[in-house]
Amino acid sequence: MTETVHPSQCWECNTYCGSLITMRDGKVAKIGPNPDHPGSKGAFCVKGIRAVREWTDNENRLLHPMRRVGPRGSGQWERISWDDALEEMAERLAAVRSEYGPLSIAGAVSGGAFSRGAVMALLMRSIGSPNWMINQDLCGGCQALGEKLTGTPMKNGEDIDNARCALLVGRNPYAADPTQWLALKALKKRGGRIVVIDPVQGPASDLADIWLRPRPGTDAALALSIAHILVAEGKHDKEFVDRWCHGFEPYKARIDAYPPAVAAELTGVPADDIVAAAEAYAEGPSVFVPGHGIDAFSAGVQTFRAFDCLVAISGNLDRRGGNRLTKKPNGFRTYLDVIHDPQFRLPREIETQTIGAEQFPLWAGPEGWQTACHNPSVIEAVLTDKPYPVRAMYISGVNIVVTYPDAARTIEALKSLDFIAVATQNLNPTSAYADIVLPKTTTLEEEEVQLIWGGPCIGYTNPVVAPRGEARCDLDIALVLRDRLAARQALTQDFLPWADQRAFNEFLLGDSGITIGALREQGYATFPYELGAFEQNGFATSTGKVELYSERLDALGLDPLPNYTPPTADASDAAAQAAYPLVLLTGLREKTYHHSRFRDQAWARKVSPDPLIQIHPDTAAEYGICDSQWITVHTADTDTTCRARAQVTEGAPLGVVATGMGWWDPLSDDPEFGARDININGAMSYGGPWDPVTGSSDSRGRRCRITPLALETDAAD
Ligand SMILES: Nc1nc2c(c(=O)[nH]1)N[C@H]1C(S)=C(S)[C@@H](COP(=O)(O)OP(=O)(O)OC[C@H]3O[C@@H](n4cnc5c(=O)[nH]c(N)nc54)[C@H](O)[C@@H]3O)O[C@H]1N2
Ligand SMILES: Nc1nc2c(c(=O)[nH]1)N[C@H]1C(S)=C(S)[C@@H](COP(=O)(O)OP(=O)(O)OC[C@H]3O[C@@H](n4cnc5c(=O)[nH]c(N)nc54)[C@H](O)[C@@H]3O)O[C@H]1N2
Ligand code: SF4
Ligand SMILES: [Mo]
Repeated sequence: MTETVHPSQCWECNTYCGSLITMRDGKVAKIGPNPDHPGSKGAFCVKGIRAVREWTDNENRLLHPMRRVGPRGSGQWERISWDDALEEMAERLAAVRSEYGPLSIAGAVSGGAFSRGAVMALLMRSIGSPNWMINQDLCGGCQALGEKLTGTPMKNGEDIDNARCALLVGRNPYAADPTQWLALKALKKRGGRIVVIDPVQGPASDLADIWLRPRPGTDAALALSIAHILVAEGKHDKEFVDRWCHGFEPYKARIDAYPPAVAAELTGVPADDIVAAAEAYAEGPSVFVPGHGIDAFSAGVQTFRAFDCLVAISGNLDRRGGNRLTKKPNGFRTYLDVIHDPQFRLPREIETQTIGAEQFPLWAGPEGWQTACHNPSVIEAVLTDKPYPVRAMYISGVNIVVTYPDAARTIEALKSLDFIAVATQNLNPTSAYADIVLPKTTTLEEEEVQLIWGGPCIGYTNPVVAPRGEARCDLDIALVLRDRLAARQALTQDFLPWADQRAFNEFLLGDSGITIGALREQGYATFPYELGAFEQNGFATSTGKVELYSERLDALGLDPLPNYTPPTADASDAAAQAAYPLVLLTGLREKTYHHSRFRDQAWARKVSPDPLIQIHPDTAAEYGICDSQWITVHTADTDTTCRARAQVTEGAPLGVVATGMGWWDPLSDDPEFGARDININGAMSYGGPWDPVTGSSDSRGRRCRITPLALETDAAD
């Protein structure tokens, strides 16, 4: 028996924990934490230990390419060879391209946090299409754009280890991020203070010294008010503000409109609690720990800007115990650098035609964060041919039928396409509509190199096992597809100049001096960086300063100052409020699942068998709902509904119901695997109002009504 241990990294979620993989006789025997990893510092979770192995080894794994034989969505497939799959894919894409033009082909992928994002963008551009969809309008996009506009890129730079106070806003690290969770418990233990802003009770609010419980979607008013208190009491960092902040005077006028009494009125949080939170935060160093609870909604960017400006004026930016600005080694390329590299760009006149670029220029098209499309507008284009037809899609590493809002509309759009190919590790509700399904490698089979913001360090995913069956990684699929498209004169330009994934990874490492060999040895590589080197680096805005007043937003005719926008739920008229009296929150994470993944794993199904929806006891009583009873959720914006199981708890505020996301049932006989039944996005709209910068729709804060299902229908589950 030979046993070897390989340092690697888990990228099942964006904690990117360092791992140690024990191999015995060529097989993965154990996956556990790497205590030396500078990012995760020994933290890990059950998904990394267990789910990833099962994801690779499970009997439902897709091992060969398949061709659909029945109607779309009927679940009838036949096994085909890679050769046949690629020929058919190239032939059909070339046909669509020649009939409707290159722009009619769109890619869909999770986004620029993984190499598959950059590969999809470059494959689409090679075909001549600037259209690729990412899911970050639903995840982190508002944070990224808020930070970009303010000049404060600080995602995952939370230095909780050295903070005296942590301000958690819409974040549930207990389920979502074990590294943060361990750091927060340690902060508490050493006498630091924790302030939590969250309408729903959970492990974070239980740990908090101060828990502010705002009405959903009103957080910006709290941030502006805390800033007001700091400035009014002279507790802000005057030196930093004078030297490095642009637009302090108009900003001050804006925050002065939010004294605690006003913010209390808007948010429902008592004024004294807002003052107490401000006092705790003022005793820095303080770290702002944001989460999905203030992202992915129609006021997301301005809400993030309100907090970003607070971080800056309080002197907590790029400070020990505060929020570190993003660092990377000189000469290293991130996936975003690749996407924006001029050598891989289509002509500007083509990129300006990216779907959504006109309405959301900072999101989509040549000036866009990742250049990717505005997804709801792509779905619209598929169904209406406006602004032009989209007739084919290649989807990899994203389960859009489950994770995009409005499952029925996504399905309608997919059904109407001329051609769909899906690369995936197992059949899922999205691949159900494909013409061709391609078997994809898992993280145990792929080599990945990436910047880990949290370390900061360069992380390395070690391909410890050979791909199962005929699975291939995204780049390998893109390369062979490119060749077959080229043979059909269906290529605009070759933007994929790498022979394989190793060459691509070496391109990322560039001139950084970090080698694959060193990464394989240690699982990561650290690099030197300096905190607070503002004189040296400045800030990446037009003024070179932190823009409290955003010149970019001003030029676009948008509010240049951080602002409070009343939540969408307030905007409906009295009749709509009476018909849909509750506010729906979605997205609560569970330790067992990663979004729609791992839904077939027995251990996870045992821990979490059904989608739950938290309901306050008084609300439950009003509707005659008892604990565990199945109910339907119906939002004001769609005709379709979703089922979930009531969890009656005072953790949910009165008038609010809160649920998770990502539910489907891989073991179901339904060829759609319950994607319209137990998936909350079956009841959500992807329509407006949209965030004016990212185009994000409200993935929470929508008005809804609930209806108990007769108890006997329980037998249906
Ligand atoms: N186990 C597990 N871990 C994961 C994931 C997973 O699927 N499973 N997914 C990963 C990904 S991609 C993401 S984006 C993260 C998400 O993880 P988090 O960022 O922690 O997001 P959520 O779990 O959605 O919970 C956010 C919190 O926001 C609160 N909230 C809801 N509405 C509001 C509001 O209006 N204001 C405020 N202040 N709070 C609000 C909710 O009550 C909840 O407590 O998790 C990552 N980690
Ligand atoms: N209503 C509502 N909707 C939401 C959210 C919400 O809170 N509420 N959250 C949003 C958020 S934060 C996110 S991040 C998205 C997540 O949305 P998705 O990215 O669609 O979700 P996942 O289930 O993580 O991934 C989907 C598919 O990716 C493939 N995959 C998994 N691992 C790998 C891999 O290693 N390589 C490749 N190539 N493919 C892989 C599998 O086929 C898997 O089925 O959902 C968003 N949708
Ligand atoms: S938290 Fe869990 S799933 Fe996420 S990277 Fe770490 S071990 Fe993997
Ligand atoms: Mo996410």
